Amino acid sequence: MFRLVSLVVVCLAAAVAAASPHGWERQEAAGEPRADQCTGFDNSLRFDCYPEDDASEDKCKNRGCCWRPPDTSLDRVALNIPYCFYPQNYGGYKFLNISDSAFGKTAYLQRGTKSYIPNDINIIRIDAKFETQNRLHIYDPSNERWIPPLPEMPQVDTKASDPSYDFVLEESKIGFKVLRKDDSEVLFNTQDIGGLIYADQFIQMSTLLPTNYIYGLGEHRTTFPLSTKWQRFTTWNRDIAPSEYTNLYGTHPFYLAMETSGKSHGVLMFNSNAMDVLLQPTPALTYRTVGGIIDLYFFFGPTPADVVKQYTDLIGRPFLPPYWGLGFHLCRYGYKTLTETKAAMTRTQQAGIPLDTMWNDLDYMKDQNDFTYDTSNFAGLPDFVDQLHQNGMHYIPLIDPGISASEASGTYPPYDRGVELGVFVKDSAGKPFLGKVWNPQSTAFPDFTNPKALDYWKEMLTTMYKLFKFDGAWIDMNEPANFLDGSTTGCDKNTLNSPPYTPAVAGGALISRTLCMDAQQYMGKHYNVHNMYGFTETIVTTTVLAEIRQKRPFVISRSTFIGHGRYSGHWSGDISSSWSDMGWTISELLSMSIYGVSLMGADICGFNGGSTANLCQRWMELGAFYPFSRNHNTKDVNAQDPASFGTEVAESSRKALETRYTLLPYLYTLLWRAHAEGTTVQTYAIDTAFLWGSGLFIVPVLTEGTTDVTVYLPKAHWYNFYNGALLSTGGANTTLSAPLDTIPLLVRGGNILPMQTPSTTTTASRKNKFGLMVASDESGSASGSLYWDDGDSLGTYEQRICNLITFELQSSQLTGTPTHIGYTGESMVLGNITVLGVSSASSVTVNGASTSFTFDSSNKVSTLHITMLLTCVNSSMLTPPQENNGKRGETVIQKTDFESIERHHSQASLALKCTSF
Ligand code: MIG
Repeated sequence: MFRLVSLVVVCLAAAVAAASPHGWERQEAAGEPRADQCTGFDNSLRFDCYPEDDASEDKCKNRGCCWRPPDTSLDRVALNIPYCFYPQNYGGYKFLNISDSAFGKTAYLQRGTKSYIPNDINIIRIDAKFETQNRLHIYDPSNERWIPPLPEMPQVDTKASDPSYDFVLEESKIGFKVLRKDDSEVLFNTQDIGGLIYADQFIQMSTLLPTNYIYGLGEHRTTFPLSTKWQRFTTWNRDIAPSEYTNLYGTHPFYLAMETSGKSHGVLMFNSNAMDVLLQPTPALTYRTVGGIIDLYFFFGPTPADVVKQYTDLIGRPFLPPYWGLGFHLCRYGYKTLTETKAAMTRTQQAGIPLDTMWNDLDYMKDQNDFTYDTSNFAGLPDFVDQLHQNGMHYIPLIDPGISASEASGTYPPYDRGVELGVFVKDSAGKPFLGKVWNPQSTAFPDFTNPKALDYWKEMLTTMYKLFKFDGAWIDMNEPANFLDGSTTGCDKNTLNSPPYTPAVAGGALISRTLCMDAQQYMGKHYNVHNMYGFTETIVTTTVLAEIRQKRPFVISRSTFIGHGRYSGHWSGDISSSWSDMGWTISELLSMSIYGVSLMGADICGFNGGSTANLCQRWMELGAFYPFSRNHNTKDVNAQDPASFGTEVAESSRKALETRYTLLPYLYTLLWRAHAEGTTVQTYAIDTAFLWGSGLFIVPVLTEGTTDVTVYLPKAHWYNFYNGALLSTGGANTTLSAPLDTIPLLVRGGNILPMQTPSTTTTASRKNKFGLMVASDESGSASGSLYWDDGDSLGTYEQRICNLITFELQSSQLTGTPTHIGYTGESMVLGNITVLGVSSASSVTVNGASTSFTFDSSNKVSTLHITMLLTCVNSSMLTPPQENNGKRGETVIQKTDFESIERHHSQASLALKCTSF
């Protein structure tokens, strides 16, 4: 399943050293710097030479660094200005040679003085591979060191013919520069700054940045634009309730940078070891990782959307979820019985709130053991799941990776089989590694990097599937979480469990609340693969689910890694039921979208702590616009399902979710585009509001007791989604009215949003008529598209068993073009077309025949009430799409004239045509 990145071991070290022209063989430690090397520094140019906690002047000077307390002190930053910093011209490495190569450039560096960390790597190689026009790869292939294996990561060994970038090395300066060619902007510059250290368990490199606008470096709780005011972003997957300044569940060492010119670029540090990334106001960045190699990918944009596309081109595009997964999900920890589960569902349905999927947490299991269910408290679970299916609904259970090692031998196959197959993570002695999660004595952890784990997991999930027909998997605790620090007997003292440098991880040690670092996995020591535990579990789970159900897998994982979005979604874990935590969910959503994770959500109404009616009302309104929309709660607090707070909250939830369901064809089309082309579902640079695609602006109320919200609207025609009125032409802060039961939604002129009449499940809503909301821009134009397939089968897009219809409003004509018709399983019927920004309307024609319409003169909205087939299904369309290159159905709706878009002041006239061909 995995293709290991091939490691080229180049044994040049000896030969090169012998020929060294520099006489750099001496290896003594760097001496105390001269005073003049430590002066003339702006504070912002100080690169921390003593990141550990116990800095002192002596210890600093011992490292050959400068010690000077800064003259200012700072508030509210993660770090202070360093007292101990690298002097100018700090030694370290020198170039041995630089040469051109078939794929770009190659250079060798040799270490002169020893660093303060044991086991310096004395010779390093820099390969700069000009992989594509907009992707540069810089890494060191010379030592056999750990590189995270990412399935199907492209390996390129030829040089792109016309790269948009330059890679600069100069003999006299340690490091390199990366430039964008057309504007000569220096995007990355490591030359002669900081302290380059490349040791076995400590790799450090600093670079100057061209901008302070940096996004990404997750998973963290931060503002969307990251602060560059001495901040540290540590990545080490960890079970922890999200708070600022700490490592969370996932690792995404990728950043998007917005340059002052308006162009943008992205950088991935492809490394799975524990890592600190520092941002400082210079602006500059420092990577500090405890293993692997420096392995950088640059993406040159120039638009942010291009950067994300180029990034997901490398790591994999987001998966396309099943359509039902876009419905509303209801869950909690502490539905103690099936009766309680049903009660929450029933009150939701009785309130008319759309609901697609019911979930159960640990509660459904017998003794919290995977692949079992509690046949007393959850008696009837299999029938309940069947009943859900009959009602067009779905069911998702929680699955933890930890397998109880506490059961009597022969009574719990998941453990016994795991031992038999040898699939558990092993301790340093080769026995199953035992930690402790829910189980009374101990817990073993499947090693998902082991190919045999696939068979094992399939066997387990199949056994459970025979019990009840679950539809997806909610995989939790896969950082992996452990209630102990290490094993039941602790961890050995060695350099893996306590490395020379420990990044600023929660708990102060890598083993904190997880496995020992010397635990052995198939692909390597846990030290190297820890951050990929949840990711590998995700790959195995989605693979197995697809095999068992033969339908599109729906997996939500708490732990994530680079490339996660290709397989599954994510939720933001154990956030609190508070107004501020609700606000943080937006930056988390936006950040995940640039990592290529499009199916993202947060526990609506908050997880930890009791929620309140006021909070839950606003949160249901916001959460209706998370791509993954699930209300989830912890145990032992008040209920927070949308109907539990009375009619007002229930009504607002119904209204918000009905709007979501109305817009699902639009969301689905965006998710398809993300999957097919790598575009992001959400966009925006601020983190109090966000867009779906380019067309729908979602502006939630994030403070209690407020009924209006002010937001900056970029220049465009902005329409009120609810009544179609033109609200603003943008370019200014705008205050929107937000009664308690309403989340402001704005449609941007220029967009055509495909919609569908809502129902209480997606199974039902998919059968309803489609609609179009056509929002004209200042020139009277708009465009949009609709992607459609059966919503549940595997590979529909890849096999082109799908439809793509594009819509275009231009010069008073609305045209629908079926770009591809390959799915004819259900007829697609178009109903209302609503056109926003119409000055007057007296007649409308569809395909030349006049049609009924209504005109709302106060809001200048015209709505046509039509009924027509969108795909014009006829026999000629049933040929498999591959046979004619998907060119069938060129003309379905054609030449839709609409001549009374504002500015055109003529009569409304619309022509829709369903031609046969
Ligand atoms: O902390 O399974 O983030 O959603 O309800 C306990 C119980 C483990 C953590 C998850 C949360 C879930 C809970 N789990």
